[in-house]
Amino acid sequence: MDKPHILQVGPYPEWDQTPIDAAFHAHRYFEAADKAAFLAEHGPKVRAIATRGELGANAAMIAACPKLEVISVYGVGFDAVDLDACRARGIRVTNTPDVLTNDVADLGVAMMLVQSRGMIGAETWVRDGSWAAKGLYPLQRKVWGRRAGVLGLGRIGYEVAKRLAGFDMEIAYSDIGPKDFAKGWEFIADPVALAARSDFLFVTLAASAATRHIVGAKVIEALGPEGMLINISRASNIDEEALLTALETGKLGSAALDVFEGEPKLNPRFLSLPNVLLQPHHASGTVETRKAMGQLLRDNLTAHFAGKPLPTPVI
Ligand code: 8YV
Repeated sequence: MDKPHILQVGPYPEWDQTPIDAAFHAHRYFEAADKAAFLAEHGPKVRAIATRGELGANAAMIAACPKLEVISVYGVGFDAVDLDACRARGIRVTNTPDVLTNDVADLGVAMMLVQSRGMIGAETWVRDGSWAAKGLYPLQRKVWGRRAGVLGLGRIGYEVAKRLAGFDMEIAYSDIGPKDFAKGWEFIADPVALAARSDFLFVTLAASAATRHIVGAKVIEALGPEGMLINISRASNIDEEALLTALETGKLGSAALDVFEGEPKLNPRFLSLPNVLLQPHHASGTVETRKAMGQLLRDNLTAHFAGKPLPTPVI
């Protein structure tokens, strides 16, 4: 039987590309110089889109594929997929939840530690000879025992909070309501009130139109000149303009960010700020987790074409 045609929006590691090419006719959108011409040529044959969390599939891409049946996302976030367009045409959407939760939580906690203890500057202090020339590295701020806020106690937020409990931190969280499993952690519905009582605020919300800029100037200023904002979700959850202004004026102490508006081309104002830790959207970026994500992406496509239930459907 002829292999199904799929549109591949972004590159995957070789260990995923090889089995993808064995099972499908993969049309590599990311390699096309003229995207519109590429879609016009291949779109009519395409029955599935394989994409990544940050790349998604927009309305124009979906419209260019009249035979589209399923979109498989390599990532837990599906905010970049036009779900309304999919619902209107009965197109299924899948993602890769669970397999990446622990790595994303690990990186968030690591970012807090690295930034609070000034480890990037400390590394430079050793390498550039400052230690020998100037002596002791400037004192930093402690992490253990301080107050952490988790905005969004879903799978990733829960794993972050569990790890923070290991640092004897006082943990509070915001969500649509209190969670039964969050014993000993304080529920604070209002993100501004959560930020006001927190030294560290983790943004772990699934992004949607409803959460856009949920972390705005009020939340940022409530976190304050001693506070740190850590974002391992999506840039759209934060008003980046308000964040940059607060970091520049000292209204916010510091930030540790894995995601940016327009990434990978981030706002150049970030690059000159000394009080921000910048990471290249790699919270799920370990060999183990990316292999599991690739397997799940393919399992969803394989199940769809075999007429079996989708392992991890979104819609
Ligand atoms: C990935 C992500 O970095 O899970 C998500 O939503 O954004 C990340 O895990 C991305 O999908 C890999 O390209």
